[in-house]
Amino acid sequence: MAHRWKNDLTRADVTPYSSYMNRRQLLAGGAALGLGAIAGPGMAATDLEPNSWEEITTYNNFYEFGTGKDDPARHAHQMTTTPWSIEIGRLVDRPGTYDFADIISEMTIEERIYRFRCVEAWSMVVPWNGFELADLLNMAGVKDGAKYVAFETLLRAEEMPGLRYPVIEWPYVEGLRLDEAMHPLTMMATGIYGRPIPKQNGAPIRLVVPWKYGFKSIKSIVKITLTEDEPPTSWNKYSAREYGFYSNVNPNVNHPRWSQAEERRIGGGLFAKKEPTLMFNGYEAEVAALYDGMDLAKFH
Ligand SMILES: Nc1nc2c(c(=O)[nH]1)N[C@H]1C(S)=C(S)[C@@H](COP(=O)(O)O)O[C@H]1N2
Ligand SMILES: [Mo]
Repeated sequence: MAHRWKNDLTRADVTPYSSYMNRRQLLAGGAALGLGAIAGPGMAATDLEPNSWEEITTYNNFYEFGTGKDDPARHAHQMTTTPWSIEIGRLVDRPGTYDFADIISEMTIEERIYRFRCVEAWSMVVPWNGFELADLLNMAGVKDGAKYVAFETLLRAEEMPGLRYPVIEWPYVEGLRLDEAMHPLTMMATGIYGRPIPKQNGAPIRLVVPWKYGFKSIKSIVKITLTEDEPPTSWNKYSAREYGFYSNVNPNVNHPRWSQAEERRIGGGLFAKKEPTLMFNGYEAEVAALYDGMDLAKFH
């Protein structure tokens, strides 16, 4: 693959990929990378104490491996992730099958500590490693006329026991408006705590959109398509009334069956007080302009 952009650094130059970093080193590393510059007003360092490796990798949603929170950690080891490639197509200058190893050799891997808010009203703070989705899209070359980005998860019945149950229509699909996809906060994650991303968290590569409900952050991606029309998305197909295409975190727009005003932070203990949910999950200063003039209750 010959396309170059941004700079010539590789993962090896930037992040000791396999070395474990403790929370304190990681927070210091985040500061050194200037991540404070993209942090919003509600993002004081104390709020961003990451959840533990244990919490992040044992309490998961990855329905391809079952609907229990511990099913992904128990079953995702069955998923083969090498070799891995992503098919990028439709409205791009360089459509094709991009090998995962080739992609990351072209990318600058950085650390980003993001809030993560599930639509089920629990939350975590996760220290991701990865790169901006914009860099990957620019690698393929976005054509004029592209307005949306569609994503698809691996579909491999013999390695994914959850596919036996028609909870949602498989494969899992998601989508973003092109400007959301190109936003600098939107990342493709390949690691957590400086380690390769575990299979239960979406190895080897998954989307992370920190101002949207967790289900938009689709895991184990094998296909990306640039389209003119809004693509179908899994939970919206399941129930459009409950799960909109946008699904921006919004404490003022409740789920029809529960409030979104507060959230339960994983690891806080059984009796911990719930925390108020922040507009756009705390990233309002960075992303509100994307939705200027839109009725956020209608386009939920
Ligand atoms: N392919 C796929 N991606 C998925 C899901 C899933 O079931 N399948 N669950 C989503 C939901 S509901 C959430 S909250 C997050 C959970 O990510 P985590 O397990 O890394 O915390 O993944 C999202 N991405
Ligand atoms: Mo979720």
